[in-house]
Amino acid sequence: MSHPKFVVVGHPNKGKSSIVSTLTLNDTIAISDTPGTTKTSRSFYLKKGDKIYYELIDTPGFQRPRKLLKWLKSHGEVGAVERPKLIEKFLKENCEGDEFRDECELLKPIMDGGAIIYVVDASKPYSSEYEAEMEILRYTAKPSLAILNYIGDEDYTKEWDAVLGQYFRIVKSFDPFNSNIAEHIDLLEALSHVDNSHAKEIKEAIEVLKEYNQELKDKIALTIANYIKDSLNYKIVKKLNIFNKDEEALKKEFKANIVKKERKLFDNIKSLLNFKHSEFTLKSNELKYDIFSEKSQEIFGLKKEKLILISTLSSAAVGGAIDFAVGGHSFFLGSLIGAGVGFASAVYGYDEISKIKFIGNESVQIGPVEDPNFGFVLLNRAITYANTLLSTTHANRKAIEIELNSDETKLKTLKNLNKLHKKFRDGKDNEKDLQNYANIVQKLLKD
Ligand SMILES: Nc1nc2c(ncn2[C@@H]2O[C@H](COP(=O)(O)OP(=O)(O)O)[C@@H](O)[C@H]2O)c(=O)[nH]1
Ligand SMILES: [Mg+2]
Repeated sequence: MSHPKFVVVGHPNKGKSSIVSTLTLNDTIAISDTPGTTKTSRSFYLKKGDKIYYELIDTPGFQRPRKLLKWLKSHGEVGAVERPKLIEKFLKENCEGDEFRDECELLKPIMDGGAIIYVVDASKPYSSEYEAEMEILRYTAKPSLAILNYIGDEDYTKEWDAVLGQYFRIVKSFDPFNSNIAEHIDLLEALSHVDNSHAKEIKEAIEVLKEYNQELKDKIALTIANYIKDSLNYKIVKKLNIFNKDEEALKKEFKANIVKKERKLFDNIKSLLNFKHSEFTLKSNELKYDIFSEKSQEIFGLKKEKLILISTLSSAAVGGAIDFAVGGHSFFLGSLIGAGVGFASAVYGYDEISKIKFIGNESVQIGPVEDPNFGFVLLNRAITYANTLLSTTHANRKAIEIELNSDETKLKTLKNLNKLHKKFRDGKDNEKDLQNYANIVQKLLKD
């Protein structure tokens, strides 16, 4: 059995390409507010491995619907059976030149067996110019569904509904910019009723999409778990002579590498979700703050009271350890060495990262960061990023603002996370710990 095909048609600039992007999880399709961006019809697929689950054909949209309709009407009254034949005749006789180029582009795949998705912008009023398009589509006698898209803020659903209901079996609202997997599946369900001959294949597509979504979340969760483990366990050990007596440089290197790990995580999440071009901006929101800044700790970390509740630490210990931001505590290591300090480990002030340890007389070590809040800061930043991408569709190409994740995590979960953070930090974790951590992260991810 062949896969289902849907031809996405309508006026130019109504969101056809956006809908194709979203439904095929593909952000490489040209979307633009310049009408005429889509010049030829092009197929996009929902695929897994080699198997195609469905095909969406993006089209340029109607240019001369009235003229085409006039051509059709000039053949007099035709019966229902004859109408599709008249469209075939039109295609045979009018597609050599440029006049009906766009109409030919969009009608051909319909006559080749595609079902119709007709897209309108329901934030603009209905006008009779659309009638010619819908009449032409009726001539094809193909199964069809209409989508109400809302590009602007106004709402003309009522008047659109009244008209579209006369031409299309099903009329659905669908927002290609802000839809989640449930809405995507809901639209596919509707399409399965429109195109009965492919109902079974569309159901398969729905199942595969659900599985894909689950697998995706599993992968993201495990990626985040690995990153947290890696960052919590991160340390730099250097021979003293290479160390160059520069504490600030060592701190800087340490911080930069943690930041790099986060950037890499974000890129990994982006590519797991198949975002190739969309830009996710960190510049204008909370994630812009340096991981080690107080601001970041305040936004993404746990409050002191919560930390005390979930850890075995006393309030005094937490009070002291909580401030891992690189603060005013700075000292020149050279002077320490000069003073003949040569011990196993030393803690200086609240500044976690300046907890530089001496290993014997030859080496120094910076990290792992021991502050119990560090893991939570990293985790919440990662979840915030992942959840924004999970709720963004592939049509949305503007620089997307990351939305702050609301923290409603239960104390019990926080306790478990805290325990695992400690194991990661101490390098005492096993495979099961990593999987447990990933399972918790999975539950914090949006559907
Ligand atoms: N805010 C918003 N903008 C949309 C939506 N759908 C389309 N657009 C914008 O409308 C313009 C035309 O979209 P496009 O998909 O290229 O339309 P097409 O010409 O019908 O393929 C682009 O600037 C899109 O960014 C939507 O649901 N919400
Ligand atoms: Mg287009």
